[in-house]
Amino acid sequence: MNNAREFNFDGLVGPTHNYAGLSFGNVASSSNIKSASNPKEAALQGLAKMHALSQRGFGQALLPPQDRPNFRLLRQLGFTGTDAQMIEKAARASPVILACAYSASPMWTANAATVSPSADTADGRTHFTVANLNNKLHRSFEHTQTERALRAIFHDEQHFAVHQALPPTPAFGDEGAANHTRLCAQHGAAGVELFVYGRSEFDPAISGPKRFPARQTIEASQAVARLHGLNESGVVFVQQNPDTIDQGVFHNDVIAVGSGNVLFYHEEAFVDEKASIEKCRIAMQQIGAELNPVRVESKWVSVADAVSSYLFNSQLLMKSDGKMALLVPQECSENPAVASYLKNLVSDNGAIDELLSFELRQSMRNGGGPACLRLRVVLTERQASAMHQGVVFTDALYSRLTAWVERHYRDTLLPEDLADPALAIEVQTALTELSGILNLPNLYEH
Ligand code: SUG
Repeated sequence: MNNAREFNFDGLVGPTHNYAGLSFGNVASSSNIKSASNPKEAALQGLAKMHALSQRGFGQALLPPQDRPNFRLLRQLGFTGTDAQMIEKAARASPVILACAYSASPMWTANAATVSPSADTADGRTHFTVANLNNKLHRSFEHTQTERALRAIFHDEQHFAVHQALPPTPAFGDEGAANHTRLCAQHGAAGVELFVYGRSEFDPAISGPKRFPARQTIEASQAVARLHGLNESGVVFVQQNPDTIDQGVFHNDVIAVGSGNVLFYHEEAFVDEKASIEKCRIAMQQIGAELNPVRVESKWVSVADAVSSYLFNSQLLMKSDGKMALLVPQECSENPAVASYLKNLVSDNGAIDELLSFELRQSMRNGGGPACLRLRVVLTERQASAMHQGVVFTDALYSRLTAWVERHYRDTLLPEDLADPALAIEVQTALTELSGILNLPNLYEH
């Protein structure tokens, strides 16, 4: 076993955070369509979470926002002329396409990639497969810049392997770590990688949801496991319950979260709960670990309450004494059933003995809770020093970034503001400065 630490790479919220209702199947995104957002507050809420965890001694880093609007998309879709003319034409012809080109969705870095730490992989490197996110137009082009950012940060090929996104076709719909959970005894020990898929392209025996889309296929999950060189006995594939997808559970991380040997999940999360948990238990036994399932019953917290409070979209943080802290969004304390469940959870002497609550409402209103905002990367000491240091969270970086946000971000953004070409220039100025702060000079090159 190596001496390893988990880093949370949070997405720094970009200056164009807005509510465009682009994610069919994501209840919060659809309900808040066209309301005013506050990009400044969104970014500061995210930074406050990063700062608090870094102060507590947890490994914390960030992934930068992407440049917006995506002029390449606008050109590809037939808009011509100067940047300003393309924006004006798109605003007139199709505000929804312009909103896609402007989306700040890369903030939800749980969807950036699937990550397998070196303890699990055949070649002893940490593997990343960038997610293609091909279910939604506004997310389908994130992978280009995500790959560039990951290659810049994890550039040392002796330690890291970054794989490009899977083919952008429905058969390989891949949403990254949102549908992937790593279970283990210790972060640095070999683990069990649990892949949760929503449907199959080629197997008619697997039936998917009826109302909302299943974004992850089993074929994609299997491809990622192959690319990462995972040992078959350490990999578990289970199907997400299609009925919950139809109730708004668009990713597995809206209904389950795991870390260490703890799997915190809702009884309706998987197609065959008993068999799914048994598979995890057996795989854990094979690596000499014992699964600790924390099961939430529907009579305590309904699926609807789980979706509205984002109880399971929480961060399970392993503390130095081996116990877990659960970082939940503020909405959990506003839901009586969830609040009372949580009170009992931390007082019953189980694995989870501490609650941390954060105000992340700006992101939550687009369906992005604490767990969506971070990508977990377990790194050995050598790997941690081999990655690019400019993205590692420090007090100094926190002060520089809060000042940068205060200087460049608007405090109100309405859908019609996206038609203003001045916004594109503001974004470009802000991001150019950011690449200097993070010491990533080639981040926004085309
Ligand atoms: O893909 N929302 C994101 C939220 C992602 C949450 N991530 C995880 N569960 N890991 C999505 O649905 C809304 C954008 C808008 O409507 O403007 C959006 O993309």
